[in-house]
Amino acid sequence: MQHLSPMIPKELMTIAEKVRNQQRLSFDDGLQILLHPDLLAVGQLANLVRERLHGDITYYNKNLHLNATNVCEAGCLFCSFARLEEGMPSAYTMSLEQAKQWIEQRVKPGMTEIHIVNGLNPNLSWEYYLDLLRMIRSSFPQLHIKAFTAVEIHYFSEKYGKSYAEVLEELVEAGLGSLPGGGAEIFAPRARRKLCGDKVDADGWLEVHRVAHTLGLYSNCTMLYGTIERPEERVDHLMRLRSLQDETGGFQAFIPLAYHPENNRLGKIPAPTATDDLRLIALSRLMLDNIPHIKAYWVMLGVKVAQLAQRFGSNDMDGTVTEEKIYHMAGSASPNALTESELRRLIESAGRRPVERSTTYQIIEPVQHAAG
Ligand code: V47
Repeated sequence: MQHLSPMIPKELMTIAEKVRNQQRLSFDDGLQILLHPDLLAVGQLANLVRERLHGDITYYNKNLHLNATNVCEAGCLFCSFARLEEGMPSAYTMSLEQAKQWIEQRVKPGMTEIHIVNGLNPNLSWEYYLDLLRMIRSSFPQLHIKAFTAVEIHYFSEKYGKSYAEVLEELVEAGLGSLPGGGAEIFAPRARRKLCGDKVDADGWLEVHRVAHTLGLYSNCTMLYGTIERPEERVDHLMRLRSLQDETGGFQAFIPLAYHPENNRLGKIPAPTATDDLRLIALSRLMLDNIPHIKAYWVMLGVKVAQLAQRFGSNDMDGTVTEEKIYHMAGSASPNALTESELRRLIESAGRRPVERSTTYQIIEPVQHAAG
């Protein structure tokens, strides 16, 4: 049977040739991909790269999210999670014992990762973070600890008077396994100043990841899209991540994060549409030729778009994500956890082969249950 494939419009022909020949795309190529109306053609090119790298596999993991405090000094306009000061309604900080109980009540057999992101809490000591990691390492040794965004690492460095390397080395000593990709938002100074001017700038964010990679840690990277950023600023963001990856090779996955507009001070902007989401997935697969994995984070995309994304450049659905808070406080209508069988069913019905992975993308073989 003849394999039908949609026509590539002539304006995208040069880009299509580069993609077929595995040549790097330029800033202008990125902009053209972002602005071209033919989403299916763009998606087809991204899918070509995705299948070249990963065949029909879509990865997922079994993970748990912990936000130990939402007290935060930063005033990011898009954030619905942070409550600025201790004592305000719904502000909270878990004691170590509360954090332990929180995990105990949610951890399930076979879970392999805990993802920890917190507010920038001015009232906590450096020992609090080290003890949190030590407690998790000793009570839940099966969990890889992926914790603290580059924004938090920078905050620790300033607050406790340590270099990035010292902060990271002490955290690793206490149990840290890798860094999540949050806090990147949008690098362009014009937009970043307006959205989150009081937290680390782009160079600082990138420097934390550079140091982490130099110390042998893997990390992820993200971009928040759908706020006030311009198309050029989206492409610029991806180019900066690509340059650092050329230097270090330490990024494992890129996760585009769609803005959720409720319960924050930027609220008037409508959320990105499904076509924006799919285009961003495709653009990132095409531009980030040196970052192995593109994650469709179902919590923010919704499970249906995350499924479609598996045909637009993504090869990862994140995980079971037991009890997500950041997006749900910002109005996400997704469930706040999925079971493994639900995740596998979503991946299979997208025509992909579900494969469980560890945080560092080692394949986890399915447990064989004895017959009878
Ligand atoms: O840095 C906050 C974003 C991020 C909103 O590394 C918002 O595997 C949209 O980074 N609308 C945290 N986005 C989440 C994150 C992440 C998620 C999943 C996997 C990984 C990984 C990392 O959430 C923040 C910020 O960019 N965010 N508020 C909002 N209203």
